[in-house]
Amino acid sequence: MSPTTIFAPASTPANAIAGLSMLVVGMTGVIFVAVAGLLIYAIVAFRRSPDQAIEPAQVYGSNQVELAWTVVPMLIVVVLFLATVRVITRVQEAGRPADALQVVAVGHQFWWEYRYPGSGVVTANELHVPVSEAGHPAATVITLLSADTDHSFWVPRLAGKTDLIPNRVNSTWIEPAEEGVYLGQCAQYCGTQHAKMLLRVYVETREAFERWIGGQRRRAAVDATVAEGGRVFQHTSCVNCHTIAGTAANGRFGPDLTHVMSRDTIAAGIAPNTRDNLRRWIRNPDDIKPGSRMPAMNLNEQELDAVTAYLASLR
Ligand code: HEC
Ligand SMILES: [Cu+2]
Repeated sequence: MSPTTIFAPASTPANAIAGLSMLVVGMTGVIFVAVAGLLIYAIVAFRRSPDQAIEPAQVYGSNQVELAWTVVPMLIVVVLFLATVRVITRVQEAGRPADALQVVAVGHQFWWEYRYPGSGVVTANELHVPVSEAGHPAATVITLLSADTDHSFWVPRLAGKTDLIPNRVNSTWIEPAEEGVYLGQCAQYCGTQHAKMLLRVYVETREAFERWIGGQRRRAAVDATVAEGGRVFQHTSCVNCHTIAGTAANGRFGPDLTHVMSRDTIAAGIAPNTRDNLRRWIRNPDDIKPGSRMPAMNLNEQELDAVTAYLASLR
């Protein structure tokens, strides 16, 4: 099964959407079979016989038949319309749990910024949310903003697709019932590396989620053994684009690196977050993601080693 199928929903809005899709596919499937069946029957049963010289008598007008094929499709359309309206209201504002966790997602070329206003946590590309349990429902409302151009947030097993538009506030919500990592992808073409703008949503038990939030709120640990790398970072323009809480680095153009090692992947899900990949990325981001918005900084081998060691200490 594809990890991005809409037919294996694992969250409230996605369930409603999958149910509606099955209803539509079912009804249109029955119509298709009935129409195609009648057509084939007519072709076979009323085909021209070899000894037939002239056109057979034609039948014109039948109020019964005309009425049937006007009224039945109208009823079908009304049913589909009502079912769709029901799902839309459930997915939109009216269906949203009031006490949901609030997260702000900002789309950037070509990565995702996540801010948790309730706890001050800022992270990138890997969204963590609590799982919704029977006695303890937990929904997350995600406010969607864009820093540059149009993007679209789509994790098919959790919710429908919603765009992130500059100067506009959109939102979506999820209420996942199963733990796990859910995948998705930016669903609105946003530039050269649009295809490498992946979404990862980590649905965790409430305890694991609280532990994660706690870890993200801690200040960056000061590790004397990597001080050299810290200096390289502070004195290169890394600080203009990246934040490391507790240091002078407070740029917002690129991902927050305060706890970069707490993430499984770098560069929006494209590469596993290993030391080798980090070094490769800093040496030349285009190696991993051609056209990314981070320039190669032309560091020498020694500086590269030092800055990689420094980042690797940020857990
Ligand atoms: C002009 C702004 C800019 C500068 C300068 C810059 N970066 Fe970046 N950096 C970015 C952007 C944008 C991304 C996200 C790229 C993407 O995923 O498409 C990024 C991504 C990263 C990542 C991956 C983070 C993640 O979680 O995916 C690391 C690590 C990183 N930069 C380190 C550095 C270091 C070290 C320096 C200095 C030597 C530096 N950056 C300089 C803009 C910048
Ligand atoms: Cu995008």
